[in-house]
Amino acid sequence: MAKVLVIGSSGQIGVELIEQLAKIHGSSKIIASDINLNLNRNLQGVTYLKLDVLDKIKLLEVIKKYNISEVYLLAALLSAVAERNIQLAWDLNMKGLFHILDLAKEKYIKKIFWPSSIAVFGPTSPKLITPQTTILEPSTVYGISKMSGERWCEYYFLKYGVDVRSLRYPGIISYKSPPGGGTTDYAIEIFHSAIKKGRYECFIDKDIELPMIYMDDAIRATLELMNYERKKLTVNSSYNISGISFTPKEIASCIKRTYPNFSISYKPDFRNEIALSWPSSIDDSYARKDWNWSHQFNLEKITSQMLEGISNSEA
Ligand code: AKB
Repeated sequence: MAKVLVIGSSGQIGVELIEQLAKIHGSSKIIASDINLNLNRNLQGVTYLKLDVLDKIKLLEVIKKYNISEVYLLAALLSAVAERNIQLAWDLNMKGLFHILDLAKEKYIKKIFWPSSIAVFGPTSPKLITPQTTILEPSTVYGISKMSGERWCEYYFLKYGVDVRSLRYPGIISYKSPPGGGTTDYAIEIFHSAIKKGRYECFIDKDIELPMIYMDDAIRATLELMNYERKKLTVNSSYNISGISFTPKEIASCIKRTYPNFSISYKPDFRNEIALSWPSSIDDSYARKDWNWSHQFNLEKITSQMLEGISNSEA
C-alpha cells in the first residue's frame, strides 16, 4: 500500500499535519522524517525517521523501502534565520525541492506538496489585497528561494507532468509546536509572553499589518488542495491563500480583553525591514474559486484558542 512521507515533520506545520494525515490515511501509512527528530511528540503507529533531504541517495532509499506515493516537503529555513545563513537557506530550500521534483519526474513519487510563502512578494508588489499574479521582486533570501521554487514547480508540471501543489502561506499561528525563525513569529511569541510575563517586547513596529492564518485553517487548506481534482486547478505555481490581517497593536488589544494588565512595547530589529517588504493583505480569490477555499478563524477566535491552548499546555 502506498504511503505518505512528510519531510520536516518536527517543525511547526509538520507536527500538526502528521496528526491530520494519520486520521485520514491511518497512522501506519505515515512516514515522518526530520533531520532533528523530536521524539517527545511521537504518534503511535507512525514511522519516524531521521532524514536529511539533501541526501538524495538516502531519500530514494526511503521512498523505495516504504513505497511512498505522496510527499509533503516542509523542510526549509524561514525568513529571519535565512538572512543569517544565506548559503544554507538556498541549499536547503532549493536543492531539497529539486531532489523531490526529480524523484517525481523519474516516477518514484506521484504527488508533492511544497509550501511557498507571502515572502515571494517584495517592496514593489501591491501592498493591499495583493493579487495572485503581480510583480514578484522579493528582497529576502527566503523570498528569493520561494519565488524560484514556484517557477520550478510550474516548470516541472508543464514540462514533465509532475503533480506538485503549493500554497503561499501567510504567517501561521499555532501553539502546539514552536515556530522556526520567521518574521511573523511575533504573533505567536506575544501569546506565550502575555501568559508568562504579562508583557511583550515586539520586534516589529506597532502599525505593520501582515497576513496571518490559524494553523487549523492552514492544515485544512493544504489537505483540501492536495485532495482536489488536479485538472480543476488553474494555478500551477502556488496559490495565494489568506486568513486575516492585523497589526501588533490590534493583536495586543485583543489579548488585553482577557488580560487587562498586559502591556506591549516595541523594539524593531532587522525583521521590521522584512515585514515592511511584505503585503498587508492577500487576494486569495483563485483559491476560493478553484477549490472553494474559505478561512474560519478570525482574530478573536485565534486569540481565545491561543490563550486557552497555551494555558492548558502549561498547567
Ligand atoms: C516567515 O515569517 O518567514 C514565515 C512566512 C511568512 O513564510 N512565517
